[in-house]
Amino acid sequence: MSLAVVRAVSRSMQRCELTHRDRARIDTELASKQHESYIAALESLGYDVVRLPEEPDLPDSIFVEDVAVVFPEVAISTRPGAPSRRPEVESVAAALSEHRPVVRIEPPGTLDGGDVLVVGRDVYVGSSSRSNPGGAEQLRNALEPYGYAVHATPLRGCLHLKSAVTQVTPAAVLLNPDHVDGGRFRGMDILTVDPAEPDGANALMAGDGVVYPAGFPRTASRLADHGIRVVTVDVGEVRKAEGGVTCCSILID
Ligand code: CIR
Repeated sequence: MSLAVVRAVSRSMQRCELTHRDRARIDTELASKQHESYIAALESLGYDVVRLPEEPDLPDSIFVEDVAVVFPEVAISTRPGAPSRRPEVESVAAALSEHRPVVRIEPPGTLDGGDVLVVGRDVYVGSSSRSNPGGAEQLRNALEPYGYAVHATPLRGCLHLKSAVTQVTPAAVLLNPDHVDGGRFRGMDILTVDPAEPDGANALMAGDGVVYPAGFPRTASRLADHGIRVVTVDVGEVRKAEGGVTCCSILID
């Protein structure tokens, strides 16, 4: 059975962390409606959704992706780079402990799940402002016994590795070449965002399709032309908080 763990929009989302975006007013009611559409998209792709309750005082807590990374063998409970986000970790670790043994990233390591792109047995870790070399090293130590190779991956001009590149089929990644070098993803087909849609690289492969944000129609067409089933969702309010479609769930396949 495939599960998706999500968390309700926080009423304090307006106070979210921002790195590459200017602050804009977030309508949390609209964000909740959009979140329901996102959940419906995951359900349409075959996921049973586990809903964690709202955390009223944790503005970024909808972005569960950043606090854990789930593998078939183990769940990694992260230590987010932004101190304001560290109180988000425990409740997600507790939920995941029902499904996997949990290994924790310890201080002074930092790791955001948004920086961890898993492609088969290759795990790419973004060298971002949020994830430090110590965090990546702890991830390597946790995963090497299971046969994973962990690759430090430079990025530029965006928050997380998965703002720059995501997997869209078992054999292909979608990326913005201004943010990350395609040559790093050996053996994969490389699809690029339309140049007019530089923020369009964050797609969520789920079941036999891809959940993809509205607002990037040219890149969506590129995905469809590649034979990909694209399920489009409006995540406009989440985007104001510098989030995207991968950030709002943890998939347990
Ligand atoms: C943050 O800056 O941490 C949040 N406002 C956005 C996190 C988005 N998460 C992600 O890309 N994985």
